[in-house]
Amino acid sequence: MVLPSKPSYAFIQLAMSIWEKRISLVLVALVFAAPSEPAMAADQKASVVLESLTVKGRAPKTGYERDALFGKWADPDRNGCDARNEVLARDLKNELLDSDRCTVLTGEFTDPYSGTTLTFVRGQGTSNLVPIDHVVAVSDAWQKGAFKWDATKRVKFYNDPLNLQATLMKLNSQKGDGDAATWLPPLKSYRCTYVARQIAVKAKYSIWVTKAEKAAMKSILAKCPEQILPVR
Ligand SMILES: [Ca+2]
Repeated sequence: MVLPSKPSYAFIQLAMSIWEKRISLVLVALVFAAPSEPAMAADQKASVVLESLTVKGRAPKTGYERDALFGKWADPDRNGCDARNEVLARDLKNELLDSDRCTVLTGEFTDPYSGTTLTFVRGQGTSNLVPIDHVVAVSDAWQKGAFKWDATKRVKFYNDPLNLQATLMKLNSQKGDGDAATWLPPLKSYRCTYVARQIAVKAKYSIWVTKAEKAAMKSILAKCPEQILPVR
């Protein structure tokens, strides 16, 4: 009869303890990985995520006061720059920053909604020529779920670069609080990107879509079935 030798017994013990360690690491990882909001996985198809959004009619606009509820441009990520200047720096080229390394003074801008180009110059009567569009309009979000949010979530949404795009004053006014069923960028080649961004924002913040809006999004995405969601 052959008895297990001491080394092989020690090996079993070692193997067991490795497995125990692995299991406990997995358990710890599971506990700490629980996200506080839906994680934005990379390379998700817009058409697939669209199917995950709740479809519902608009809630009444009752109680909506944009400035009082959502505030002005803020810096929720606390990097020292308000969201407007961060997005200007992202969307303009050859931008010149003030000595605070944040405020955009000038820059070259190509509006993605229309293809129009202009030189941005910060100042009275010129800054407002390049407003920052909330791709999912603030009032649209309000009527599709944001009326239930607390102040922290409202400020985060209002200042989230994922939902922000520099554009032209004229187009920003035309859009108003339109969703994809009522307003789309005039430059047709940009519509897939635009709709994908709206879907990304709606998924991230659990904002619902109306039936007509979903149908409009689907018809845009039919022309670009491989369109991927932006993640920031
Ligand atoms: Ca910031």
